[in-house]
Amino acid sequence: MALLSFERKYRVRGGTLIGGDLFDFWVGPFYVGFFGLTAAFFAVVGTALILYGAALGPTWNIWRISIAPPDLSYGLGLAPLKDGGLWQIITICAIGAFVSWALREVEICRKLGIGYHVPFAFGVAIFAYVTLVVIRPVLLGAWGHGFPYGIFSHLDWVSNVGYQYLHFHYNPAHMLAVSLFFTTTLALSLHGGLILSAANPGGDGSLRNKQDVVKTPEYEDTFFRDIIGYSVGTLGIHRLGLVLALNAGFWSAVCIVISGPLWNKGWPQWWNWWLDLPIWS
Ligand code: UQ2
Repeated sequence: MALLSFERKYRVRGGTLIGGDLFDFWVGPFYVGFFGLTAAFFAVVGTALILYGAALGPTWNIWRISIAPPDLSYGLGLAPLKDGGLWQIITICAIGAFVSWALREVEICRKLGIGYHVPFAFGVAIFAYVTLVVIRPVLLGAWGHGFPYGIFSHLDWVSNVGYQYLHFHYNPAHMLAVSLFFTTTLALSLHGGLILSAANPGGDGSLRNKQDVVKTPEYEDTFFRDIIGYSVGTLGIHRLGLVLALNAGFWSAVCIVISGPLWNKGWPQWWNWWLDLPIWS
């Protein structure tokens, strides 16, 4: 891909966290840096190990290939390669690749002199994954509590762990996370709809006209003031969207990490705290 003329201005030297000028270069359109190399290393090794695990069998059916964690009896120890060890190394590669990617984002932010919001947000996603395959297994005392790397197999894992707590929808943190996911889609659909409506003044016989120029943010504010008496504002909607999305991921991590380490009965029973209040006696 050709270097765009305006890119020259933004391809500044420095801002690296490690390695100085040594890795401060681009390959085509992509900034590499030290963490670009480590991300590529972990991604290639992890992918190769997944392919090796798949080759060990018993299937090449894309839906059924699965790399399982070690048996619970291995506890927090290392397992033989073909008995969960692959899962352990692949997990290290995955975390290595994700963290490298986040730090490469940080280096790009530093070069551009912009905030760290994108790598921070990605960090929350990494935290949710690490909660599933490291934090919760460590708290429960066995790597076998991690989820298997396979399409159907990870769905089975989610279903089985859900039923282990009878009815996962009674988990209060799960309720909060689900509500945040729904509210995130509501906010994004409102925002996407509003932006496209202002950018596309139509011609349908209303006060809109195909010839109209793109409308200003005052029109966006006015739409919401007219309909609900309040506009959160053009910067505000992005703050709201980020806060909603990050909390959706964060409370998802919370809802699974408390299942087992903090509460090992069914989640419906957790609500007995209400019936157990002394005010009823
Ligand atoms: C808004 C605004 C935007 C928007 C949106 C709103 C001009 C372009 C979508 C309206 C959003 C509100 C009122 C918040 C809704 C609250 C939740 C929890 C979904 O005012 O400013 O900027 O995109």
